[in-house]
Amino acid sequence: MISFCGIELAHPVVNGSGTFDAIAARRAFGDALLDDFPFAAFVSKTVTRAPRQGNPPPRLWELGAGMINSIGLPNKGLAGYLAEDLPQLAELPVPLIVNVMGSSAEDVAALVSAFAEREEVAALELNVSCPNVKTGLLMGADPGETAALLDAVRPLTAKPLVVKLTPNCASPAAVAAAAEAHGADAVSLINTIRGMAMHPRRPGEAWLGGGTGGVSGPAVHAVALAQVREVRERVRIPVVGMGGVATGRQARDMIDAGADLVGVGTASFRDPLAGARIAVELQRLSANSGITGGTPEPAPARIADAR
Ligand code: RRO
Repeated sequence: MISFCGIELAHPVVNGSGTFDAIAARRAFGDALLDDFPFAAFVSKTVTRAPRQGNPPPRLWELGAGMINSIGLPNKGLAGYLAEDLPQLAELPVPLIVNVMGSSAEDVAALVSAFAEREEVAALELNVSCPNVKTGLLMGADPGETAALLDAVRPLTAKPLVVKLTPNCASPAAVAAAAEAHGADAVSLINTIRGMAMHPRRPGEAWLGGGTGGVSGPAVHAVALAQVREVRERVRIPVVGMGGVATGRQARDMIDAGADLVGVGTASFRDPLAGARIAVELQRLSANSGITGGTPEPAPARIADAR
């Protein structure tokens, strides 16, 4: 077992928010999913205060080395999440981390307050990649904005607060340092890198309905390693490192760059069991090198059998 912000985890591999739909997976795999859950904690898709439709299609573009998404936060809103999703996610056999996002500190505060008293929730992840309507900045692109957000929400809960950093700013490490100084318990990075795909048949037009989107997958792994290392050198709090991790070797590299936990995202789209495989590969690598780490369960066979 390893400890993350006081939460006991069986191994260091978690999912990146929004990259694994545990409720749909439970429908597809049944209770086999609960017996062999691929992650040591589950990070749920971003919840906003009000329901959102998300961006117009198309929402995905496949790259040679990953993909671009422009999903646009479709979700049921806080009330819908509490009534419909939370009871189902509470049945998962691992701690639940709820990812929340708002376009103002007041919005985020309402979300944090609502989850503060829910014992089903182990921690909150603050997605600070959202444009701030007041200044036009991304909240998480600016250390001062991030500090102000933490000042507003830190007093509202004793639960661990993980700040999900954006790579689309001058210095993610400066934002991480501000988050730590203002009470964050951990940081996670990277979120996706802003990118664009041109429409293959309409010259000059964007393919994605949202215009631009977020690049993820193998294409961003090297960028993630560099940013995780830079952040690690600036903060003492735990770091959740993610970006293009698809093998145990890449997870090991993420840890060596400075991560305490490793997030798996895009790899789960191709293989929903990627997290379990990566955890086992990582454990074998760590055992062979004498590095102590988590002790993942043996490779899950039952979900694979059910497929
Ligand atoms: O929903 C999305 O389009 C989205 C979000 Br909230 C995010 O944080 N990162 C991303 O790549 N897509």
